[in-house]
Amino acid sequence: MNHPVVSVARRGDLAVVTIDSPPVNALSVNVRTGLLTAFTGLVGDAAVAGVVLACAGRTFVAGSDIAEFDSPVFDESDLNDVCAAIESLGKPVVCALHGTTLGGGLELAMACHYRVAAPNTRLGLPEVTLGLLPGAGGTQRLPRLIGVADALEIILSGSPVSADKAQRLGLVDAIVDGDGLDQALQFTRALIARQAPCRKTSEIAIAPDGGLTTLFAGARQGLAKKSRGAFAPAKIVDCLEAAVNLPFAEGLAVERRMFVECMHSPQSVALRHAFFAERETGKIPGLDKNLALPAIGRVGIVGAGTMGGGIAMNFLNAGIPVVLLEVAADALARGLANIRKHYEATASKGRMTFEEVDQRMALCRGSLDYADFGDCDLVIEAVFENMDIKKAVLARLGEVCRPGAIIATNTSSLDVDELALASGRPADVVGMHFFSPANVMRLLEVVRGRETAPAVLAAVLALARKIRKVAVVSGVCFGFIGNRMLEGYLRESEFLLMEGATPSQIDRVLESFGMAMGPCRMMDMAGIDVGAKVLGERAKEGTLPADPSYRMPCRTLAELGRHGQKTGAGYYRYDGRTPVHDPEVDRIMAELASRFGIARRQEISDEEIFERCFYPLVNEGARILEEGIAYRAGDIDIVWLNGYGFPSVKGGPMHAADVIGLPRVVARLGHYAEQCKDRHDYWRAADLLSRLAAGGHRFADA
Ligand code: 3H9
Repeated sequence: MNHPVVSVARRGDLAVVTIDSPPVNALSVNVRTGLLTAFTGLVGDAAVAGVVLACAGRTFVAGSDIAEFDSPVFDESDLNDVCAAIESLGKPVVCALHGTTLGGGLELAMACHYRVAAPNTRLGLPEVTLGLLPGAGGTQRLPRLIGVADALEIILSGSPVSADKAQRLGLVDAIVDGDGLDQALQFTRALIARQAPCRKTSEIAIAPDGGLTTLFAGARQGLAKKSRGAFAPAKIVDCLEAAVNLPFAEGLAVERRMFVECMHSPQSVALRHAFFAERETGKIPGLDKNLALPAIGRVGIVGAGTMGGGIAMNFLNAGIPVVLLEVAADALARGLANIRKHYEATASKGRMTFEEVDQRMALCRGSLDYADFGDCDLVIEAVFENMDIKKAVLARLGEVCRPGAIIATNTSSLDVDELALASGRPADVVGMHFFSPANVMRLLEVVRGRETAPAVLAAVLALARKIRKVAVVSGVCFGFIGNRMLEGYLRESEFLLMEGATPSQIDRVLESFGMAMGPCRMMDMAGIDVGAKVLGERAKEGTLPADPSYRMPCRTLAELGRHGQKTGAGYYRYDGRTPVHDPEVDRIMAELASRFGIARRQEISDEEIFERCFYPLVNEGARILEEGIAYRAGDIDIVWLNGYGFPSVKGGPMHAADVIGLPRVVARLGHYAEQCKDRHDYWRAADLLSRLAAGGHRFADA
């Protein structure tokens, strides 16, 4: 009897084995056992002269089922057994590929004797992006098929290749247009007619080559520099070396051992958490999946500065026409010229053609008149971060946008509900917080206002996918998810500076944890004046803590004109782009400490620096969760992984806190509450955090 997710059908003297396991035909235990049963059944079937292996649906197998790696079913059946059964079938097996042929999917295909692919096929072994290595023969079969150097490059990069490239490399035998299955059947019949052999990839010899020792040494050296402590890449090189030096079966055993080591590594656990968390972000509790969504075919943007221009490019890249508005003709011309300059620079590097530059620019219409937004389905304001200015813009948009059009604000911290009211049509208003540079950063915080219509929210989430952003929904609060959490992190790094730590010490500690940039370098890059301006606004609103020393380093440096990299000095002095320690900063910090009665210390440990910066961030994340600003801890992780340079191998701050253990986080918050004489309630653990810790739970369970 056929297994439901794997079926066998006859086409004359050929059998077609079809995997049908939506959405991506992942190799779950059911699919693996189904395949094993199917191929075992075909061994003795004398009426079958050859087999085509294909997939139903939008793609060939996109990999092993990632969700099974933590569960006992992983050991219930081994994909290697399926591959061995196919390879030793004794009649030609042709694999018909389409869509994303990834990971275990490509390993399955390489165990077949021949491969044909639809032109849209993308083939790759992305395991390394999950902290893994190919664990079903990928590291042993790929070098046999395409050579060691290309195999190493494909497996270490994790990036898929096109069908064309795969054919050039020898990974695919033919590219078939039209009905892939029919073509694969014809291909198989032709093989049988010319009595072509069952090519076993495992039996291909890797030619002895003196250059390989150098290749592996070079790869290891490269990894030491580039992969910043990643666990899997070095194991991948070991496996490829095993493929060269050992018989196939022994190489396979090495690969399996190392795969299991990777699978249990904290890095892979974190990366797999992030994989699923990212996919979860689009699932909004209570949002009806069948809502009719307003189509977004034309987008308006107010403001052609760096942010507005960056936002525009996202839509132009996706083929969506843009109306870009400025108040003055010269500012508009500058904005349009900057977009063109950016595209031309990309074209000069060969990453797009000059024809494409013209095509994208043709989609972008400059305007000085709000009336030109009349035919836009969405208009995003990207003007100066000031409540009065933004309110005026929203009010204007409320008048000129057609009924049903969506109005978005790109504020990074202001009250979206207040802005929505200013528009006069709050149900149409949503926050779209892009991160700078807006055409590069993947993160988009979508801020759901009190009155945002569900269809507006859903339409913006669908659009985000189209422009290849990872969208996370946030409720309304100061700074939304990311910037609100950043506040505690920066607060403590600035207190540490006043207490005697240096910017380079603080940055070194956070960067060795894996942050792309420590807080001082980050502020210097983002602009200290920008941070100080937000603090100034909050001081006016009366929403800052009643602590005169609060964020004083930032405010003082801004007053002194030390705005960061752009003025050549901030927390550091800049030699070109290189930050250099500046004794003047030490002096300023010592002076602030004496002004505010903060005790200076000779030595502050790395552990204290890490804990004082990281735990307030996690604590704020807990508050964000308990207030319902974020739907899930995983959403918070995705914000930090994609918008703030949090190390992917740590899975985001909430996952990292789960790994450290919430009881320890609570205990250390208590410790610093005592040490810092917590007059301003900075160190009080969030109720949710205390509750989870006391119950032995994790954020992942919240
Ligand atoms: C591996 O193969 C190990 C082997 O070497 C050896 C083992 C021994 N498993 O991304 P989407 C789900 S490691 C389980 O939104 P898209 C996903 O969660 C694996 N589920 O669609 C989502 O579910 P839901 C190597 C998976 O069109 C739904 O499918 N392979 C898997 O934007 C749609 O996903 C990879 O690393 C999976 N392998 O992109 C490929 N893949 O609807 C990982 C997807 O419930 N996958 N799902 O939220 C991808 O890169 C993308 O999903 C893909 C489609 C490009 C395929």
